[in-house]
Amino acid sequence: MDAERTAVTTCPLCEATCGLEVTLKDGDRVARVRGDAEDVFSRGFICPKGGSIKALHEDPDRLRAPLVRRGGELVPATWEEAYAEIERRLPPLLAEHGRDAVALYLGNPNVHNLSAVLYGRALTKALGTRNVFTATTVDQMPKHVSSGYMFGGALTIPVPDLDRTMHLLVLGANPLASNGSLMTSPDARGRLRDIRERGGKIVVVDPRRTRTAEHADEHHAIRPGTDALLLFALVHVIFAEDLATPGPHLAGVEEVAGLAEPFSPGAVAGPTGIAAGEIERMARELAAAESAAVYGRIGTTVQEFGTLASWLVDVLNAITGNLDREGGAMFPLAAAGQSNARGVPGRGRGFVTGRWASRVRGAGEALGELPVACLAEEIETPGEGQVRALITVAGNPCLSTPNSGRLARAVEGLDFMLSLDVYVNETSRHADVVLPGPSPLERPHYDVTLYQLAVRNVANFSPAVLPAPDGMPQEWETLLRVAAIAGGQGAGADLAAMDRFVAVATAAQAGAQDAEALVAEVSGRTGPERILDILLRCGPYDLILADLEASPHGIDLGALQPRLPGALRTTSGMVELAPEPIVADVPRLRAALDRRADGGMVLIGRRQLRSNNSWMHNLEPLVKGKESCTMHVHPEDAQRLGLADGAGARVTSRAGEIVVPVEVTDAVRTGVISIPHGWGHDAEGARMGVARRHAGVNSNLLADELVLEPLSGTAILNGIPVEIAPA
Ligand SMILES: Nc1nc2c(c(=O)[nH]1)N[C@H]1C(S)=C(S)[C@@H](COP(=O)(O)OP(=O)(O)OC[C@H]3O[C@@H](n4cnc5c(=O)[nH]c(N)nc54)[C@H](O)[C@@H]3O)O[C@H]1N2
Ligand SMILES: Nc1nc2c(c(=O)[nH]1)N[C@H]1C(S)=C(S)[C@@H](COP(=O)(O)OP(=O)(O)OC[C@H]3O[C@@H](n4cnc5c(=O)[nH]c(N)nc54)[C@H](O)[C@@H]3O)O[C@H]1N2
Ligand code: SF4
Ligand SMILES: [Mo]
Repeated sequence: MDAERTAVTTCPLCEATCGLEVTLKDGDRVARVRGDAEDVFSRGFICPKGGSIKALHEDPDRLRAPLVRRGGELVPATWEEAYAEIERRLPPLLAEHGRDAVALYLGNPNVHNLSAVLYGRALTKALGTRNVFTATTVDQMPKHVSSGYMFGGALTIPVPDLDRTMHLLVLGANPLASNGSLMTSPDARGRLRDIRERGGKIVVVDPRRTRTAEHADEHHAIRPGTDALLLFALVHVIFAEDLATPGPHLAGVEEVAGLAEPFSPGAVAGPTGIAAGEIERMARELAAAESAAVYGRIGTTVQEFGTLASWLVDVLNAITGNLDREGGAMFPLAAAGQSNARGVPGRGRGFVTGRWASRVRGAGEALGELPVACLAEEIETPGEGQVRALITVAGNPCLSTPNSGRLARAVEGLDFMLSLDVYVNETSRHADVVLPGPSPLERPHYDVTLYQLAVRNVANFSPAVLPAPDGMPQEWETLLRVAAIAGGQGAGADLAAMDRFVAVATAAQAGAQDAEALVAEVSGRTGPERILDILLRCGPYDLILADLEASPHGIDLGALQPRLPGALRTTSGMVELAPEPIVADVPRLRAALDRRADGGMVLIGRRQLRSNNSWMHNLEPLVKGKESCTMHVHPEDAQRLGLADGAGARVTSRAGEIVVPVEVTDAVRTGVISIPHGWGHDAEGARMGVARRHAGVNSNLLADELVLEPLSGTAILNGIPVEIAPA
């Protein structure tokens, strides 16, 4: 008889943190994965990716053993052999050329991986390099920077109080495809539907008529890169018509009103493509709403005025009285590791960037990292401090970052490369050593980061559903081993001692009075469970890990609560509406008022429900059917440019050229083409058979690594000037 049992875990693929119910047969065979109907947050919702965890778990191309390059080929090796190879090559290089000779790149899945969230820092510290890069500078860095300046903490990011708001203004986000970002909200679609059902309104600003736009009350097809102009005009109208109702704890209200002067609806109508009368009405409705939240995501961050747009989103929340109030934009209070509650409530040291700069271009640091768009030149440019070794952890920069073609060529010149990855992808194919990790079902899970951005306060821990295969370490062990090698202790270092050291350091950072004593208190545990238990004990809810273990479907800690001024860490103890570095960037935006459309085309991206950045393309259930890596172009532009639906287009930019299939659709506005990122799986040496058959093309061959948003060092991936011709 087939014995069936079920286990629950949380999906680690996107920010929605959906509960999964995994049915197991005959011990460890996965029969099916579906939504956990009892999950306190997701209540059974999942998207197609969640169900495909089974396919990911079973994917024969997913690595189960390390690979080491021998005679030019990546061949299977034991863990001992792999560590020996790292030890043979990395420490001598660091000894000869210094710490900055190694670069580290951390990719997106780190955020969804408990091992990486809790132990990644140990590796960064052991490496001691300034050349730290992450996916953040192709993503949300502008939001960290604006939040840092305004509230004093880079993760003190207000999220829309989605379940209570009566008016949601969404710019550059498509939660119906992305399932929400910097807004952890499983079943975003249902939550949005509820806004309208309770009589509220949703307004979407996006160059494309997205699924989110289709489910909204109103859609404005803005010109890419001009959100800051639109947002400033909304601010302008709110002050000009005396509609502002700023809440308490705000500094700089008058200054913001002054800054908004030149950005009248009439002045921005041309550049944004949105009529002045529409902008006036949007502003009035936003101000008049019983409660409202303005929310911007990647369409507003990876663009020319990313930090200004991110700032203005929260300026609008503040001057309409919606910051920190029910139904507005609120600060979550997570149960563990809540960095927006660390330190003394109400006042802090403030936020700075640019404490150091990249060697070649002089691009400033933010959050301790350098713009990833600088990585290729740091590898290519000889001299003191040249990058000679690269470690990637759960990332695919050779597809994900601007001018990825240049980066792919640059990494070939490295003396050593190590990738921690579960596939041989377009990046790890260049590595000398590849170290895999367990599948999502083989590791414990808790979303330390994402619950800090959740629309409800929740906590949900899941033990591993299945044991990792024999010999496969958890990734925290791998990270510590690599740290030990880089730090000079060698692969044979005492891992238990290192683990204990990380636990004590984390306890101290989390504010434990006596970190040693607290670590002793959770004596029955080690690894991530011990640290998580410590973080919970230092947290605001009187929880310990055993409480979460007793509640496999999660614990609901309630709706978001007002947190000002306690959550602030600015030096003034106020919300800074006009921080000096941001104000200094406003003239650059003012200059954009004089730009005239010149008939040129620009490229933007789009996310697809069945895709996950550059991976998950090796899973048949997700990629089968019609090819999805296509170029969307408006019928008028298609006709003018001689492009036919289904035929190829040659797209050229300063950085490169691609040929991509055309999909003619009026869902995208004129003057704009849209190509999803993360495709281009035809690279030699990558080992993903299914993905290769659905290769698509890599849009980041067109993105320019030389132009950055100045305040955050973020790449400009939306609004890339391109030339288009039939192929
Ligand atoms: N043009 C354009 N480019 C973009 C974007 C865009 O909108 N437009 N978006 C950007 C954004 S927001 C992001 S976040 C980046 C993403 O860019 P990256 O973070 O560089 O890449 P991912 O596609 O997330 O690749 C993740 C890799 O991690 C591996 N992996 C998955 N799970 C694990 C695990 O548990 N352990 C280990 N060791 N490895 C694992 C996968 O095999 C995959 O190779 O792309 C950016 N690039
Ligand atoms: N299915 C799926 N879900 C994902 C991911 C995935 O790859 N696939 N990736 C995850 C990651 S890493 C992230 S960061 C999040 C991102 O989450 P979202 O930000 O919601 O992602 P997108 O769906 O790319 O939505 C961005 C929207 O911005 C629009 N846009 C482009 N340029 C501009 C502009 O200049 N102005 C305005 N107003 N809009 C613009 C695009 O047309 C697009 O609809 O999604 C996460 N979830
Ligand atoms: S929405 Fe995100 S978290 Fe939920 S099942 Fe899909 S990929 Fe997983
Ligand atoms: Mo992202």
